Amino acid sequence: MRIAFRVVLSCIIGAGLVACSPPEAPAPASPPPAEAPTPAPPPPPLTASATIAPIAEVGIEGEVRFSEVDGFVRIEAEVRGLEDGLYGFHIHTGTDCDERGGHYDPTDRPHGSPDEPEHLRHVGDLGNLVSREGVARYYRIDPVVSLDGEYSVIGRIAVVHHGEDKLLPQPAGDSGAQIGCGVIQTTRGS
Ligand SMILES: [Cu+2]
Ligand SMILES: [Zn+2]
Repeated sequence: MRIAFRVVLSCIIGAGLVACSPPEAPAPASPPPAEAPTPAPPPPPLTASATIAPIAEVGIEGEVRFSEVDGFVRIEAEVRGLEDGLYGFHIHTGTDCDERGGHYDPTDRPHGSPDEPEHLRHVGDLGNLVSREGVARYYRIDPVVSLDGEYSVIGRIAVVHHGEDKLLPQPAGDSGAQIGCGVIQTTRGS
């Protein structure tokens, strides 16, 4: 009775309207919402490593590790068997330690420091290992080296030289003989 009165009243109030509709019926119960698809988890960050073995008569050994971090690649190395000093450290273009090639330079840049902008260094220019008390270490978050895509360093060669990379001399920093090397291999999933 009361509802009917309201309908009539609202019709009177809304006299300009052509028709008056009755109050809306309650919506039928809707089926339970379909479960939202679970988004696929992002792929784990790529990681890679190279085991450094001696090339020449210098008894060195070590490990280089690469891992993706927020769009950059973290590079860490530890090489034993070197006197205190600086030792040129690069990624070379070859694919095994018998054919190491020159510095990995897929974009035709000059040799330089890894701290130079991208257009003033080879992708493979990593600067120097710093050896103290029998252990040469390296740590860098690099914006140019990548572990996938067109210029990936996977399958290339990490090389340690017997002299300091002096950074300015072309084409390779005047780093002296190559004394250690290792193939960079992906380690994802291990
Ligand atoms: Cu080199
Ligand atoms: Zn270079």
